[in-house]
Amino acid sequence: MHFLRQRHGPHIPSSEITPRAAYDSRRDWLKSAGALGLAGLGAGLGLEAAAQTAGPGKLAKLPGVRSNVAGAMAMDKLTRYEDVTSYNNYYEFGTDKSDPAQNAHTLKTRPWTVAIEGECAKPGRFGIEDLLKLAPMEERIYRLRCVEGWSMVIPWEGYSLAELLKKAEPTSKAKYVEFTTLADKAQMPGVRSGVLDWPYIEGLRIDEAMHPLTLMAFGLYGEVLPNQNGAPLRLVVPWKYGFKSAKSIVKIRFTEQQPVSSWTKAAQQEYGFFSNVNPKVDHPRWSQATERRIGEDGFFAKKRPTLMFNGYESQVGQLYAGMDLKKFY
Ligand SMILES: Nc1nc2c(c(=O)[nH]1)N[C@H]1C(S)=C(S)[C@@H](COP(=O)(O)O)O[C@H]1N2
Ligand SMILES: [Mo]
Repeated sequence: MHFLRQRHGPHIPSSEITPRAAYDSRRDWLKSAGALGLAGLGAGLGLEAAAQTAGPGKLAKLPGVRSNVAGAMAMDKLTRYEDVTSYNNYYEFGTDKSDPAQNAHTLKTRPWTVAIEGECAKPGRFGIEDLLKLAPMEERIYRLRCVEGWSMVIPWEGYSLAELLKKAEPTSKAKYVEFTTLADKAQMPGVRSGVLDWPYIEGLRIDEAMHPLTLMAFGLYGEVLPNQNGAPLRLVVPWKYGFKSAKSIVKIRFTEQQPVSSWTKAAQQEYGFFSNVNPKVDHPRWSQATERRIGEDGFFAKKRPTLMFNGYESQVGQLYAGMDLKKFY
């Protein structure tokens, strides 16, 4: 991060943003939260923490109600909006951490439809406006840990993916769910390169996809997703490495066979299907035992120990009971 900041010019810490603007946007958010009857959010998080989850007001507001899903509210300090939106992996817009924020303005997020196909009784196409209304928007504060060894804590807006999947009525043959994301050379400079086999594909086992913690996200910090974070909708699977959280999804397919993700295709020995965060299973080229929290990342800052299933073990550990997690990495 320090390296990036030096290369790309001065970075303004959030503490130095015009206090008036910051104050106004937070007050507006609290007002809109109040109007929607979200007082419980303030009460649950402490007013300061709730106020922090308002974004800078650059994008359309998308407040969510406090989630009741177990594990949906990590109590860690939030990663600053500026870091969440400027340090990204979105290879369709370049492989540098700063590329997506610089390049993703060319992504067109309207009109947008998601096709739902495969092993289900009710396949179909959903427009983004209908998807936004499909279930109540919740705010969930999740840790997200990248396989590269850094992590963030992000307040997302969305609802459980299960809400959407069950509308399609998956059949008994639906053992897995495959996610395909947009790959359009005209909008995405990275797709003209061969770094990955496009489109970006990810997959989950059906029970993982149906788990209440698996989030269909439409926003962060109380606003719609910035393009670089996967607008207009992306997955967030908080107990898995970040790459399982596919951005800008255009197709969801129920399958009988285990999908092959783009990362597995690229390097099978390094990126397995499950990709659960696991400090005891090293990546072949580096340890996964510790991580660096973005924003606390002075070169000499202490690393944090990585937690089993990224700290969500009590919620998801049962999904893998009896499995050899070294084999099924
Ligand atoms: N379509 C697409 N989705 C993607 C990626 C990508 O390159 N393309 N990168 C993944 C990786 S490696 C991570 S760590 C997360 C990063 O999400 P964030 O930038 O919102 O933190 O997005 C994931 N989803
Ligand atoms: Mo990642």
